[in-house]
Order: sequence, then C-alpha cells, then structure tokens
Amino acid sequence: MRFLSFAVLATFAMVSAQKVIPVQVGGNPGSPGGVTVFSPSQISANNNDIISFQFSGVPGNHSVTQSSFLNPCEPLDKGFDSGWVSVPQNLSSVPEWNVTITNDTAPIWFYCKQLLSKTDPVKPHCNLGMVGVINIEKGQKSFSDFLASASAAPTVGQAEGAFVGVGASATGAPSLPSGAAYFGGSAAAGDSGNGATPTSPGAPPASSTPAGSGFANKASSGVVLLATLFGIVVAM
Ligand SMILES: *[C@@H]1O[C@H](CO)[C@@H](O)[C@H](O)[C@H]1NC(C)=O
Ligand SMILES: *[C@@H]1O[C@H](CO)[C@@H](O)[C@H](O)[C@H]1NC(C)=O
Ligand SMILES: *[C@@H]1O[C@H](CO)[C@@H](O)[C@H](O)[C@H]1NC(C)=O
Ligand SMILES: *[C@@H]1O[C@H](CO)[C@@H](O)[C@H](O)[C@H]1NC(C)=O
Ligand SMILES: [Cu+2]
Repeated sequence: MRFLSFAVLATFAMVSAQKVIPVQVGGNPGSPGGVTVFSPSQISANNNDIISFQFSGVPGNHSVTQSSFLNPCEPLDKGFDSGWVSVPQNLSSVPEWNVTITNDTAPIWFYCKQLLSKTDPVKPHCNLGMVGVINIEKGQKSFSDFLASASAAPTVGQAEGAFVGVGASATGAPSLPSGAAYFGGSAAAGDSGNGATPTSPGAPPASSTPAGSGFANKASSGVVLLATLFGIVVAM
C-alpha cells in the first residue's frame, strides 16, 4: 500500500515537471504584431517539455521550421518542420503541433517558410519577422540580431524537413480539424524527410530516436526506479 502511494506520488512529481507551453502560430489581422508572428517568439523550456504550436491565427497559412542563428530563413540540416498548415476562418478547433524538447542545452531557432503574404510588395513571412527561438539564454546571441538578419535574408528556404529535429522533435504531423489543409511536410515529402518516419500524432517516434531523448527517458526511469526502491524500503 505504502509502496504504491510512493510510486504514485513520484509519478505525479515526474508528470507535473513536464510543462506544456502554448505558442500561437500566426496572429489575426489587426492583432498586435500583425499576422506574421509567433507569440511568444521567445520560449524557455527544459528537456521533455512540450511546445504546443497552435495554428490559431486565422486566416493563416504557416509553418514551424527549424533554422539557425546564422541562417534564420533557411531550414537547418536535420531540423524539424511542421509543413504548411492552412487555416480558414470559422474552424471548430485549432490545428496543433506538439514538439518535445530533447536537448535544452543550446538555443533552438525556427521560422515560418511561407512566401505568400498580403503585403505590397509580397514578402515572405520570415522577412516580415515570423521567427522564434527556444532557450536563447543558453547561447550568446541576441534576438534583435536574429530578427534583423531574418528581415534581410535574401532567400527563404522551402526544403521539406522532418518531424524529428535537432534538440526538439514531434512524433507526427499537426492535428488537422476538418477545414484545415496541409501542404508538404514530412508526410508528403517522401525522400527528403531526413530519415524520420511520419507517425500519427501521439505515437512514439518510429525509426530515428532524437539525439537528446535518451536523457529524458533515462531520467524518468531513474525516478521510477528510485521510487520503487524507496517504496520497498518503506514497505519493510
Ligand atoms: C498554403 O501555402 C502553401 C505553400 O506556399 C501553398 O502551396 C498553398 O497553396 C497555400 N494554401 C492556401 C489555401 O493558400
Ligand atoms: C464565418 O462565420 C460567419 C458567421 O457565421 C460568417 O458570416 C462568415 O462568412 C464566415 N467566414 C468564412 C470565411 O467562412
Ligand atoms: C499536445 O500535448 C498536450 C499535452 O500532453 C495534449 O493534451 C494534446 O492532446 C497534444 N496535442 C496533439 C495534437 O497531440
Ligand atoms: C545537446 O546539444 C549540445 C549543443 O549543441 C551538444 O553539444 C550536445 O552533444 C547535445 N547533447 C546530446 C545528448 O545530444
Ligand atoms: Cu507564416
């Protein structure tokens, strides 16, 4: 009995340590920052935390694509990529893409790949400032420098990435309520998915295990093991 309570308590402690951090992808016309934003654009997260990207800017057609500080508007080699999610008005629920942090020791930069905009002249979203970063405090770079180099980027990379990225990974494509449309991304990429096999949302990554994920898994089993030992000692 006591053993059970300790195991259950420890499990709760473990689960509550995982944060779910919502980030809005795209603003609504007229909202502060306009349409071409991630909000918030700077996020702090620990291993195993979930960044829950909400494609709630309507109407919108955006992606969440990993890049780098040096090339803010180009896909990072082996980086994550949601694919484009097009969201009309009046959707019953919001498309959502969960990305789990697997390595929180370095900043994770990202942008939106969309080239189409309502600006005149038409400008890619990345040039309009649709960029973001996770754990910027783990590096020495400033967000304003990142933004400046994004707005000046001569090209905006369109290559398809995978759901598994560097330091953060999703297990599948964004959820798509009826009415939302999906363009590209790993699911449609075929040969360019960096070896990641798309799986349904919620399923564990199929083939490629993200580099950092072993840590979180080991840490979790460590807690359970400790709780088990502790429980046994108390039970005696
Ligand atoms: C969404 O963006 C993608 C990529 O630019 C494009 O192929 C697609 O036609 C767009 N969909 C809509 C509904 O605008
Ligand atoms: C959204 O719903 C409102 C009210 O039902 C309607 O007037 C409007 O035309 C709809 N917009 C779109 C884009 O379907
Ligand atoms: C994202 O993660 C949250 C928290 O675990 C969960 O409630 C939600 O259903 C997930 N969404 C998707 C699309 O998997
Ligand atoms: C995490 O990222 C850092 C910085 O990029 C890297 O040096 C380290 O090897 C990574 N750790 C794992 C477990 O992949
Ligand atoms: Cu965008």
